[in-house]
Amino acid sequence: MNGATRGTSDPLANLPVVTSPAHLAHDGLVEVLAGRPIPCWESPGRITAIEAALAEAAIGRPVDPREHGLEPILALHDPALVDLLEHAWTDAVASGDTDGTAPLIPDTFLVGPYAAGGYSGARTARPARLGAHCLDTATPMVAGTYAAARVAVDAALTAADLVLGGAPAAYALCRPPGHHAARDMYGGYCFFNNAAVVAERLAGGGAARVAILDLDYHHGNGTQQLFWERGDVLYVSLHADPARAFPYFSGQAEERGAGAGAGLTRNHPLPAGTDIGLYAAVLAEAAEEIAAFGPTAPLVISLGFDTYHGDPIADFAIETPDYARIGAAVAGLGLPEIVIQEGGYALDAIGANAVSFLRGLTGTAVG
Ligand code: Q9C
Ligand code: ZN
Repeated sequence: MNGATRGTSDPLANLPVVTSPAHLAHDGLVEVLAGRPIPCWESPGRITAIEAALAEAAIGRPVDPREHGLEPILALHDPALVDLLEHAWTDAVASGDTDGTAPLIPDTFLVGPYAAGGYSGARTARPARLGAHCLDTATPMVAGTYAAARVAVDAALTAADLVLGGAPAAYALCRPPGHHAARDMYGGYCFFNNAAVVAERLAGGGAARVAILDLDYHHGNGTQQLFWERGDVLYVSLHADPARAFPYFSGQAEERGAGAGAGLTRNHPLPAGTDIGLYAAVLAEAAEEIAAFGPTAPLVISLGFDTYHGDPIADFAIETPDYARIGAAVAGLGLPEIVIQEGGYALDAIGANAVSFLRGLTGTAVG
C-alpha cells in the first residue's frame, strides 16, 4: 500500500509524530573526543533526516509540542541543573567566557572524591558551575541549547498526552536526546531526561507500575540513576557492555537497583558485533521482564538507532530491516507505546531505520 491509498484508519499514517524546529538552534559544532576537537556527531541533521524519511513514506501526522512548563522537569531534576542550563550561556556571553560563537564545554570537572573532600562555595563560580554538573566533553552548550532541551521534554510529554488520550502509539522526535541526563548532571549529548520525565509523569499520574525499555546502543545511566530506588518504575536496557563503551561507569548486569527498586533495574550488556540474532534473543528476555512486572501504564521506549551496523560511534551489527523485527517485538508486549528518540548517528540510514522500526511497531511491515 502506498501513501496515496492510505485511509485515516491506517496506523502508520495516523501515528502522531511530535516535532518542532526548535532543535535546529542546538548545534554544538564541536565535541572533544580523545583529545581532539571533531564535528558533533549529535547534529540537527539527525532529526531532519528522520522527518524527511517519514514524509517520503507518508508515515505519521506531525504534531507540535505543547508547553508543559518546568514542573515536570523539576519533579526529577535538581533545580541547580535547571538553573545552570537556563543561564550558563547568557552568563558566559555577559562575562566574556564565550565570544558567542564558541560552545561551552567545561574544563574542570567535579569528580566524586573532590566533592567528598569539603568542596563548597566555588560551585557557584562561573567556570566551575558547568563542570559541577557535566559528565563529559562531548556535550557542548550554545545559545539555542536550553530552549531546545525544554522543547524536547515538551515533545516527549506531548507524545505521552496523546497516548494517554487514546492513541495506540506516539513518536517524540526528541533532540537533544535524554537518557544520559541524571538528577543533577548533563552529558552524553543529553540535557534533560525526556523519557524519565515521561515515566515520572505516568507514575505521578497514578500508574502503579511504569516500564521503560531503553534500546539505545549506550546504557542510559541517567534513567537508571533517577529510578534506582523506585519500586514503581522498571528500567530495562539493552546496550553495549560498559567495559568497552560509553558511559563506562554504569550498565553492568550486576546493577539491579536498591531499596524499593531492588530488582527493578535490568541491564543487558552486549558484545561488539551484536547482530539481530543475539539482539532479538536478549530483547525477548527483556520483554519477559517487562511482562512479569505488569506495567499499568503505556510503555516508555528510549529508542536509539546507534545500534545500526553503520553507526560511526558504535559497534553493533543491526541492519535496516531488523528494526521492523525489533519494533514488532516491542509491539508484542501489547502495551500502548510512547516512543522517545535518543541517539543514532548514521545520517544516511537513520531515516530508513526509523521507517523500518515504525512499520514493525504498528504491524505494517511488508516483509
Ligand atoms: N569514546 C547518545 O547516544 N561520546 N549519546 C562517547 C566514546 C559520547 C551518546 C565517547 C556518546 C554519547 C544519546
Ligand atoms: Zn546512544
